[in-house]
Parts: sequence; C-alpha cells; structure tokens
Amino acid sequence: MSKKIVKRSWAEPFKIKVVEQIKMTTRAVREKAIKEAGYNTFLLRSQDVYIDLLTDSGTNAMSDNQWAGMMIGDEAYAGSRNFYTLWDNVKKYYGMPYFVPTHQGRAAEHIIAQILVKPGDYIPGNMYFTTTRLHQELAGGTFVDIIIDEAHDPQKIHPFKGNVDLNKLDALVKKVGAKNIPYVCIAGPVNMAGGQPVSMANINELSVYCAKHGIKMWFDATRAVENAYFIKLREKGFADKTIAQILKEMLKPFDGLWVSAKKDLMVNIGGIFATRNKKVFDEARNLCVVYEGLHTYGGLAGRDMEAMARGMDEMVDFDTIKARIGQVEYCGNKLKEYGVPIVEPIGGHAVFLDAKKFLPHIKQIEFPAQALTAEIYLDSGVRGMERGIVSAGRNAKTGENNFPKLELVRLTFPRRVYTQAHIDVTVESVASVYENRKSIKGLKMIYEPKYLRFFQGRFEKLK
Ligand code: P70
Repeated sequence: MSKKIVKRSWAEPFKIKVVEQIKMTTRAVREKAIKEAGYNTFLLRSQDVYIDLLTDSGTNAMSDNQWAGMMIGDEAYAGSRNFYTLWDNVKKYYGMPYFVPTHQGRAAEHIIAQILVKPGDYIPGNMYFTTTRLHQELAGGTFVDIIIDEAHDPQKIHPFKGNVDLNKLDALVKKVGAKNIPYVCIAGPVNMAGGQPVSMANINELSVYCAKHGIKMWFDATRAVENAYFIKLREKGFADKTIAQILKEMLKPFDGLWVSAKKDLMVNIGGIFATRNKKVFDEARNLCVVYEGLHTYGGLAGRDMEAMARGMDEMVDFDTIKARIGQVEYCGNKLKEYGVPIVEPIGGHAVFLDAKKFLPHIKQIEFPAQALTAEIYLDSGVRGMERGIVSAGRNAKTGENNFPKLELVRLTFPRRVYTQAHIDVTVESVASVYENRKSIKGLKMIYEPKYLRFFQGRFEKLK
C-alpha cells in the first residue's frame, strides 16, 4: 500500500551556491581542546568545532545579492554612498529618521547608555542582556527586571513570555520616581528568556503607561523580525499583515532603538543606532567619532554597510524567517521526543536546554550549564553556549554571584547555514549526553575576568 499524504513538507526559500568545508574531530582531540579552553566553549578554536551553534551573531550566510553588494563598497572616509543607502533602509524598515552606524550592537548600547543614563538612575527592562546591562551599569545605572514571572519558568507555556509586567514597572516608578528612569529598555524577542517574544498589546499598554509618566522607551531590535513573526502567528489581528508592517507598528512607540546587525540582517558585522530624537542623535553622532569612527561609517567598511542594507531587504521576507524559526522548532521538537528538558515554547533563534532539570545533581554554583555545554562538545563537537550563572555575573554593588532562575545551554542557529541533517546529528548527540547525564560532574571556576566573565572565564572539572 502506498503511503498516505498527511501533510505538505516545506523547505528553505534558497539553495546552496558556495560551501565551506568543516572538520570532524575525534573524542581525543576534543578532550584536549576543551581542557585547553578551560571548559569554556568561547575559548575553543573554531577549527576544533564540527557544528557551531555557539551563536547566530555574525555567523550567517550572506546571499549572492549581498556578496554582489560587497563589490560596490564606497570606501571613502566621509560620505560613503553605501551609508546613505543604509540610512534610507533604516528609515524604511525601522521607521526612525535618524541613524548612526556602529561596528556592532554593544557599541550602540555604549553610546545610548552614555547619553541617557546618569549615576543613580534605574533602567527597567524585560530581562537583562549581558552587554546591555553592563553598559547601563558602567554609566552608573541599575538594571531592574520587569519581565512577567512566566519568563523565569522554563516549562511555563505562554505565547509572549517576553512581556513586561506593568505592576513591576509601576512598583519601581513609585519607589524611585519616574525622573530617575531615563528609559524603559525592551527587547523583542528576549534572548536570555529563550528567544521569547513580546506582544503588540503589551507594547501598546506599556506605551500608554510610559506616556502618562513621561518615561521614554528604547528597543533592542536585534532580532525584531522574529518578534514580528511571532506576533503575526500568535496575536489576533496580525495574520494578514506583512512582517515589514508589523515591525514598523511594533517600533512606533519607541524613542529610539539599537540593533546588532549581525543577526536579523544576515551579515557578519555591523550595528545600528537609530532614533526619532534629534538632540539624542546629535549627541550620538558626536560620540560616534570618539569611539567608532566618522558618523558615516561608524567602524564599518562601505561594503559592510551595503551588505547590511541588502540584508534588511531580505530580513523581512516571511518565508526566510519561517524557514529559520522552523529549523529551531524542528530541533526543539526532536529533543522533546527524547525527553530532553528544554525551554518552552521553543524560541526564535535557539533551543535552550534546561540544565537545572538535565543535571539536578549539580548545584548551581558548580555551573551545570557550563558543564553541560562542555559535555555536548566532547560528545560530538557541537558547540553551544552557557546561559546561566556564569553569564549572569555578579551584582554590581555587592560583588556577590547572581543566581538566575534560568540555568540554560543555548544551541543557536546561524541563518541559512546548517541543514536538517546537521540538526539530526545535534539532537542525537544531546540525547546521548542526556542518557549518560548521571556521570557528568560540575566545574570549578579558576579564572574570572572582571567584565562579562562568560567570554573568558576558565574552569576545571570537579573530581
Ligand atoms: C548572541 C550575541 C548579541 C546581542 C543580543 C542582544 C539581544 C545586544 C547584543 C550585542 C553575541 C553575544 C553577546 C554577549 C554574550 C554572548 C553572545 N548577542 N542585544 O550570541 O550585540 O554582539 O553585536 O555587540 O543578542 O546572542 P553585539
């Protein structure tokens, strides 16, 4: 009997033209490599990695159209043609009139914090992001988490786990006063929560509240098209709107935004600072010449800006986002079949393993997510990233470790890079590590840098 058709499969809206060879390694090679890297996957050489799921940042495959754009880079020091092309697209897609290019996202975060945050200020946000929070702290501010409680529970199902709890914001306003809150910092989707989106309804409620209290809103639009995609699929009234329309609508209430272009824009480098506020813009382009380069290149080559501009045209394509998030979902659902505990709902850019549930025998201070990340690498050469206590760092005032509720390993998918077969290999590796989980030991930190310790911290295996 022939097989009955029960569904229609779908595939990526592109085909492969250029390939990059990757190396398969032996367990012995990986044992040596991870030990030398201090059990920190950030310190591995990429030549020792088989499938690289460390990040989706700058690791994307550019299209032929983007590569063609690289050839028409105008490398003039001042007034590059590509800068103006990019600026036009910033206006077109993000709806902001003013734009300053930066070399990547954190450079824009630095400029924003320097302009808007003064010592003693509080910056509420829908969960912290490592670099964002650090720049707020370096400017003398204190970050306050106002995300809904559901976001801190890996198994809690909620369509918009990135939403703000307005009661938490109101309590902060009552406690410290609106004048000590320079802006509310919203990211969509929320990286550290598992790539969870924020709803249009929540953004609109927040904007009513902020307008009433005279508080500005700034948006981390690093993966904003993925947020728009979730709104289209999950929120009533948006099914017939395009990603570009939803993106514009999402950003309407915000005074400004920043983007790590290394994600949505599918380029290898770049950042965006954009605002509606002329005064903030003038200050930002002035700081740009101090830290980045002239305000018409911001630390980038003309060709990079052209690739960014073309990447923007591609980022709003529904089928491209569907294929990308479809891969992430495919991976997450397969892991669930093996009983592997993951953050749910499955997010936009990555599958997050719940290391607390995966390794209940390892105390949080023995770095379960860090240990699990190293163990997956050892098993197959698949490289993920710790997103738990190491990433959460220390309290800026007391110096004590922060103990986040979420202790996660992130398997992040670069855009247009890996195939479904790569995902199968990844899933099988994680499932086999899960099967042998009881034998996994915790770690001890033996070197801790002052800032963003997850990047360069070193560990040793506990006996
Ligand atoms: C990642 C990357 C970068 C990022 C982000 C959001 C929501 C800003 C930035 C900064 C790279 C990364 C950064 C810190 C720790 C680990 C990894 N996220 N906002 O892999 O942008 O890197 O361009 O300076 O996700 O998630 P940039």
